[in-house]
Amino acid sequence: MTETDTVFGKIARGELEADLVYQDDEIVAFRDLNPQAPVHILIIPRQPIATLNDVSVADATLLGRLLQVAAQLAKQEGIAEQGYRTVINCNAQAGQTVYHLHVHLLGGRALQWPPG
Ligand code: DGP
Repeated sequence: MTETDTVFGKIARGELEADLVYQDDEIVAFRDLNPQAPVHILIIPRQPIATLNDVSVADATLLGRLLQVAAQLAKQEGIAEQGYRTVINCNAQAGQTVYHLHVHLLGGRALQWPPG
């Protein structure tokens, strides 16, 4: 693994097993190993962007696609109508532990607001 490589990079390259629910040329989505809700899916770009701080205008389409895939998966998982939450944790104080940009898709139960 390089300094910028992470377990999510390995999952994106098929080097580490994950419960994949979606993939295309740019994006991979898989179930979280430590689910915080009945539906907890991580949507990642194949490209290893470390945090939301590292995106540029060139990534705008990719960022939009991450959310579009989240919405598509919410429908597929049957939580779109009840409601769900998408979260991007950025850096330590927000609780980011894996430094490969990812969108959490959480649903299937009532979610508290504000988050902890
Ligand atoms: P964050 O705290 O936002 O960086 O979220 C990282 C999430 O990744 C956390 O909910 C647990 C999950 N996770 C960590 N390692 C693995 C792994 O190897 N496989 C899967 N499927 N999920 C992982």
